[in-house]
Amino acid sequence: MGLVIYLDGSLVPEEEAVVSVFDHGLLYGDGVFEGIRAYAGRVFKLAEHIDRFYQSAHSILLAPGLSREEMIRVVVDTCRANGIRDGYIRLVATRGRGDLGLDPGKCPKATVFCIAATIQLYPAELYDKGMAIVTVPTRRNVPEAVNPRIKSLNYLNNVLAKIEAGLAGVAEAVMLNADGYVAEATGDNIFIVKKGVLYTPPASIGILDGITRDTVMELAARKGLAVSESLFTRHDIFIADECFLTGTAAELIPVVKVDGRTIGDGRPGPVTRDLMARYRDLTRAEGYPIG
Ligand code: PXG
Repeated sequence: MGLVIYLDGSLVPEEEAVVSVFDHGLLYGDGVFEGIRAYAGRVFKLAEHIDRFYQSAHSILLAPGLSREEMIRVVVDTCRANGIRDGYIRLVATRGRGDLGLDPGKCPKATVFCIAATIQLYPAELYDKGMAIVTVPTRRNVPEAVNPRIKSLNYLNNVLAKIEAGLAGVAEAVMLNADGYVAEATGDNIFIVKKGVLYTPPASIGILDGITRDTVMELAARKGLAVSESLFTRHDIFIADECFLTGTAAELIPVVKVDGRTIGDGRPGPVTRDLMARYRDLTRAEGYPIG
């Protein structure tokens, strides 16, 4: 693709952007990441993504070796080097190069890289017509082990759920937590609308505290919609008026069928469509200038 990648202090051609086979990000999934979007020459919610990146790193005792300001520069400079005005940015910090033991004490320096490219997660048609999803057998990781609020490089939990969705012939999975409550999708948070109230599971049950989730709750409140972070079950999705998923990459995507049950009238609902439009407008109205 001919991209220019930021890797450990330099911008290099993608062919040269390689990490060691002894990097603990690869050997153990020991690291953290962010997925960020740019719209119309501005990086959307950059401060929020940088905050979460450092929170994830702090939680796993990983020091990326750059200040927040330097990390913001890395993101912006990588966008600029690739001529990205609208795109998707992946920022990663791994424990770095160590030996074949898992002791992170043997890794003197974190590996930091940033990719600025583009992404399309789901076909455009699904945004119009809505998608079908299924609940999968793999439960979301329990927060007492590796908390899903840490955006770590250990995504096997989500990858397994994604594979199970594919086996069921759909593009996305709903994951339940260990208690059987609805948690989130593999790379997206979940919302339902019932009788004019917007519901989403609380972050404490073991989900990623999504930045799009936060933004949508804010947009909903601004339009006078009641928002409730509360536990709900598959049954609540089945009998919901509307359902949609949120994520930086996916943005807002309507869900019209879950486990074979049609949601509402089987078409993206008015609240979902209105929030999609408001989200779209917001992404074009603010953000950190790429320059
Ligand atoms: N839950 C999980 C588990 C995620 O990984 C979200 C929710 C949404 O969070 P934000 O902050 O983006 O609103 C994510 C992030 C993919 C992919 O290919 C998706 C994410 C990250 C990396 C890859 O689907 N979503």
